[in-house]
Amino acid sequence: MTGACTIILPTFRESENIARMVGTLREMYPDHKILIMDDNSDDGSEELVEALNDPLVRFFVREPEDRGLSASIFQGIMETDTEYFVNMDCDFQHPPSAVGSICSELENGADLCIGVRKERTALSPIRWVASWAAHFLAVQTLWLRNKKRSGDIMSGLFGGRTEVFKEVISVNSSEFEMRGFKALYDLMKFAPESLEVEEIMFEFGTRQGGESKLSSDVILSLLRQSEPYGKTLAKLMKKAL
Ligand SMILES: Nc1nc2c(ncn2[C@@H]2O[C@H](COP(=O)(O)OP(=O)(O)OP(=O)(O)O)[C@@H](O)[C@H]2O)c(=O)[nH]1
Ligand SMILES: [Mg+2]
Repeated sequence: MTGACTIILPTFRESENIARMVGTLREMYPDHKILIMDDNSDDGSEELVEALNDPLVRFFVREPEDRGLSASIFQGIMETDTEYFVNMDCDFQHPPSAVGSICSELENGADLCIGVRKERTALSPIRWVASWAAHFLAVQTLWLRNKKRSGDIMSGLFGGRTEVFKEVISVNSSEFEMRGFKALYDLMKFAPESLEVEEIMFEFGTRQGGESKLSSDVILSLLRQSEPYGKTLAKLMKKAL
């Protein structure tokens, strides 16, 4: 393991954002590795990244049958060879400036640092309600398991101590919701009780280009992560959809 940090960017068809995101991160963090976990985007993303010719950037093409945002994040952590990692979206909803604050918390001893969305006006009303309902169920689930909780368990912006989370993933991945969007929640469900958690606040922006990949399947998978009520609710909703 080397000292610096790896920024993991899970991507699917982000050609409208990817070169600008990598360029912005490189300018702000000259020493950080950037690991793009791409699910076979057929939109020229790989060529755009290759053209940047950046030796600290790796474009990882995933197996088509393993497609999934959470699966990409877990695999990205397993591929990381630096002491810390930070996972973020590639559509600028997560501000690149937050990476530095998360890394500082990790260097100061946190095992996990979560980016908590300050206000979620970027979410449509229905997604805002779904987000809070999912958060409420998740808090209960973590509390029942005696695990650490957070103000934003559903956040996609978080960083961690690589060794801690490699262990969590290798032991528990069969229980994870691989096709879901909420990797952090699965990691918190199976992390050690002693996990040191810190939070930073950030403004959640709007997607800059390209299209959202969120679907009703993803929302159902999120409910399934909160047993026992969530699983029942997901079954009922699937019938209604
Ligand atoms: N590897 C991989 N990345 C994905 C997949 N689906 C989405 N992503 C990436 O995950 C990040 C978040 O996806 P979004 O579609 O922006 O999801 P969201 O932010 O919840 O939805 P919006 O608010 O509508 O943007 C982006 O960087 C996407 O490119 C997937 O199946 N595989
Ligand atoms: Mg987004």
